[in-house]
Amino acid sequence: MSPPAAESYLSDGRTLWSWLTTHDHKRIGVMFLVLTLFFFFLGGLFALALRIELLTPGRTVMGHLAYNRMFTLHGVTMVWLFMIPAIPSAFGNFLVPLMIGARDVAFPRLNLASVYLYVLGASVALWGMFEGGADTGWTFYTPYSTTTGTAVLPVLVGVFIIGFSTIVTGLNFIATVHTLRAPGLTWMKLPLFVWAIYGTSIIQVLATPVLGMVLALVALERVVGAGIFDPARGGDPLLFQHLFWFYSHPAVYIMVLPSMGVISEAVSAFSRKNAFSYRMIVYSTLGIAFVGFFTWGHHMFASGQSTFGSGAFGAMSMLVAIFTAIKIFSWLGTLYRGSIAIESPLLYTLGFMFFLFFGGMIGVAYATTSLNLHWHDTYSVVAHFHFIMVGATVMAFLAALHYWFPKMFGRCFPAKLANGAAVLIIFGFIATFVPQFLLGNLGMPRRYADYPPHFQSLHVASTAGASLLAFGFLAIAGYLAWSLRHGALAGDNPWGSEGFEWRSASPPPTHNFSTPPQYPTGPHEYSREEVPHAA
Ligand code: HEM
Ligand SMILES: [Cu+2]
Repeated sequence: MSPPAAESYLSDGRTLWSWLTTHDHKRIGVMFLVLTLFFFFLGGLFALALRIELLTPGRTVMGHLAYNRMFTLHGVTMVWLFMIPAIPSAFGNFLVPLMIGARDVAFPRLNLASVYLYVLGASVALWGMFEGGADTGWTFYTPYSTTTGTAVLPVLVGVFIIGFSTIVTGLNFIATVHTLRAPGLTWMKLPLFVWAIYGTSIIQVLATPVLGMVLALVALERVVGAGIFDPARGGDPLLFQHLFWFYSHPAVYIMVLPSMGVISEAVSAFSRKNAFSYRMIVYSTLGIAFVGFFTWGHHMFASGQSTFGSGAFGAMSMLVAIFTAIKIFSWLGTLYRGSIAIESPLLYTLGFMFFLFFGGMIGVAYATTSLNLHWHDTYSVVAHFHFIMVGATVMAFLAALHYWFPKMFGRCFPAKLANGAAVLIIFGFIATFVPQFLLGNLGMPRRYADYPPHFQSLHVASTAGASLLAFGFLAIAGYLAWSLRHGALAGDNPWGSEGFEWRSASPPPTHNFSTPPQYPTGPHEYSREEVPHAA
C-alpha cells in the first residue's frame, strides 16, 4: 500500500533528514537557493568592509595585508560560491523539469551529490580563507599565487571541488533536456529559460575541466615546485593566464546566460506577449556559448601577446556584444506595445537591461586594445564587471527570486514593499558603481587599500551607494522571510503567466504533475490579457 500523496513537495516529509537525503530536484533547488543566498550575504559583508576601508585615504579600519585578504575573501565568495551556482543550480534545478513536463532530472542521485560537493568545496575554501587567509584575489595569478606564504592551497582545492559540482549539474541538465522532454515538446517549443540553462550547461561541462586542470597545476607548483609557471624553473607565467581565462571568460557567460533566460521569461510574462523573435534568442544563446570560448585573450592585452592576437581576440569579443544586442532588441521588441504590468520582477528586468547595455558597451571599449591600455587594471575594470555581474546578474537573480517565489513557496509577498526595494536597489547600484568608472578613468588602480586624497569624494559616493544596497537587500530578506509564513496564498498561477512551469500547482506536488501536461502550443503564447496582481 502506498502512502497518501503529500500536498506539495514542501510537506512531503518535514524532517531535516528528509531534506538531506532528498532526490527531488525542487528540494535540491531550494537547498542551493538557501546556500547561495547565505554566501551572497557573507560576500556582501566582506564588500562592505572593503568599502568602509576605502571611505578615507590611509588606514581606516584595516591594514594593507588585511585588505588584500578581504578582497580575496570577497571575490572568491562572490564568484565561486555565489555567482556561478546561483541561477543554474538553484532556479535551474527547480524549474527545468517543471518547464519540460518531467518528473525529475535525469540523474537525481547525482543531483544530490552536487549539493554535497558544493558544500564540501565551499567549506574547504572558506576554511582556508579564514585559516591562513589567501591574498591572491579570486584569479590566483601566478607567480604570486605560487610564492605567497598564505593559505592558497585549501582555497584552490575548495574551488576545484566546487568545479565538480558545476560539471555534474551541467551534465544533468544536458541529459535531462535531451531525454526527458514531455511528448510533443519539441526543441523549438522549449521555454527560453530552458534554452539558456542548456547553453550554460555546455559551457559548464566543456570549460570547467580546464579550470580544474590549471588549479591542479598551481597546486603542484606550490607543493613540489613543478616549474610549469615559474620562469626560474623554465616555466611560463603567461601560460597560467591563458589557461585561467580560457575557463574564466566562458565562465562569465555561466553567470550571465542564465540571467538572460530569466529575463526572457519575465519580459514575456509582464508584457503579455510572445517573445519577439524566439529563434533569434535561441541562436544568440548558442552563439554566445560558442564564441565565448574564443575571447579569453582580451584579458591579456597588457601582458604581452602578438598584435595580431590582440586584434583577433578584440574582434571575437565584439561578436559577443552583437549577440547580446540581438537579445536586447528582442526584449525591447517584446515590451513594445505590450500590456505592461509594473511588478517587482519587471523592475529588476528593466534594471538588468540597463546595466547589461552599459556594462556591455564599456566592454566593447575595453576590447579595443588601445583604449584597454588606459583602463587596464584600474577601477574602471572593477566597475565594468560589477556592472555586468552585480548590476545585471544580481538583478536577474532578484527578478527570478520574485517571479518564482510564489511558485516555489505558494505564497505572495507585499508588492508595494517589493517595488520600493527594487527602486532602492537600482539606485544603490548606480551610486556604487558609476563613481568607480570615473575613479578608474582618473587613474585609481584596482586592489589598493590606499589612495591620494583627491580621489576621496568619489570613494565616499561609492560607499554611500553600497550602504543603500545593503539596506535594500536587508529589506528584501525581511519581507520574503515574513511572506514564507504570512504571505497571502498564491494560487497556482498568480501572475497569469503562460510559462509551462505554472501548469503544475504552486507549490508543486512531489512528482510535479497530477495529470501529464499537454503542449499544443509554443511557450510564452499570450493573447495579451491584463496581468493579475499577485499580492
Ligand atoms: C556579458 C557579460 C560579461 C561579464 C560577466 C564580464 C565580466 C568581466 C570580468 C569579471 C572582468 C574582470 C576580470 C578580472 O578580474 O580581471 C572583465 C574584464 C573585461 N571584459 Fe568583461 N564581462 C562581460 C562582457 C564583456 C563584453 C561583451 C566585452 C567585450 C565586448 C568584455 C570585455 C572585457 C575586457 C576587454 C576586459 C579586460 C579589461 C582589463 O582588464 O583591461 N566584457 N569582464
Ligand atoms: Cu573576458
